[in-house]
Amino acid sequence: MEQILVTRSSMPSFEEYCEEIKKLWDSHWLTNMGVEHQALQRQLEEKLGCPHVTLYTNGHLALENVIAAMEFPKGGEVITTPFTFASTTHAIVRNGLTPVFCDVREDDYTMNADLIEPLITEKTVAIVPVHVYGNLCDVEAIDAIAKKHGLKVIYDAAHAFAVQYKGVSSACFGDAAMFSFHATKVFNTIEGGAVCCRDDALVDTLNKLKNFGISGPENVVYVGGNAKMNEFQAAMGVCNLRHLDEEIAKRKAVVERYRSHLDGVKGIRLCAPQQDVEPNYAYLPVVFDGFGADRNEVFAALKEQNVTARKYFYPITNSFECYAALPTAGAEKTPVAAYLADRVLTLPLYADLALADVDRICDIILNCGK
Ligand code: T4K
Repeated sequence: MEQILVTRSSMPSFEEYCEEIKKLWDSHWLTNMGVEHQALQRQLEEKLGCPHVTLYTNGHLALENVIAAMEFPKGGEVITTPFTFASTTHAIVRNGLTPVFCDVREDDYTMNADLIEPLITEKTVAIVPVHVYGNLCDVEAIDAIAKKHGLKVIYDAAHAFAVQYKGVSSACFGDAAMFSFHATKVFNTIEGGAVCCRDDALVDTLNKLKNFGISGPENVVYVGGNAKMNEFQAAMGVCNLRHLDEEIAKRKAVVERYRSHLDGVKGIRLCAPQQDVEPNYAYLPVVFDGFGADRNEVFAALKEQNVTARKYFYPITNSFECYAALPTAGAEKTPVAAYLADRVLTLPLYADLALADVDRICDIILNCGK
């Protein structure tokens, strides 16, 4: 069988991209908020219905910057989820803050809002939940808790681009939301990311922080770094955005085909569609429990047939070696996340994945259970 990886980048045609970047050869303007950057920013603000979108060279630096922009006191505590990519927790720790891990819900793997309040102390400054796999957090409950306790909410929406709840974009919840536009995402700019927010002062700070803290030709007001999206990245975004709806429709067909084989199989659990949510079909996580084979056996059987599924997210971040000294470390403190991490496999999913390949992948999986 031809090799199938967990995902494959969506790309415009070669000709479409060349046409888009032709102007860069005329202008010699390659980065620092040029015409492609400006065009993509405008298009995203319109698409997401969010007053401010500021573009980044990747999602991680976007998250690090938005946390930095909030100017929390060092040593402050941030309630977050361990069931995520390394980036979420690293962005908190690299800002001199302490992650406090909240367990996740059993049905959609997002932060369990019922467990947040007992974790709040006088040191708590913010909540950083993750719309993991594109599943939306309980934004109403989380935002209500944050308001009650005067906390900021920064959503890691890396997986949730183009997801809507009751017709409102995932960009619009909390004080800010971060998207990743990495090559592996539903919408990519090769590498890339964005912060979305409504606050004029916040976006002004972010725009300076990502450009060395420069506020004008002769003035530097923050100790900022360099996290700007370049023109080639932005041009890829402008092209990919034209095809987004079609990409999502193709992903939907792939997910429906998987469901036609796997839904209802004993010992296999897929996330149910969320109520009032328009999904983006970013990932296909499957939990194996009480199936004839465990997650690692299914992973190995697929691998043997040249299919690479991934154990996103194993290990969970509160069991990372680099966090061993954290007082809040320890997978046993978040039992649902630990349970999921040992049993979840994300199956190959991308717009151009042939339905016949989905059939074969499911055959391999179902055979493991016999
Ligand atoms: N928060 C969350 C919740 C995140 O999941 C992420 C990133 C971030 C924050 C940070 O955002 P960024 O700074 O990355 O924008 C990948 C991605 O690199 C990472 O973006 C993503 N999450 C994470 C979940 O997955 P790897 O190490 O699994 O990627 P890799 O290189 O193994 O690629 C996976 C598959 O994708 C390959 O087998 C084939 C395909 N692929 C990969 C690349 C690099 C392509 O088709 N084209 C490509 O260019 O981390």
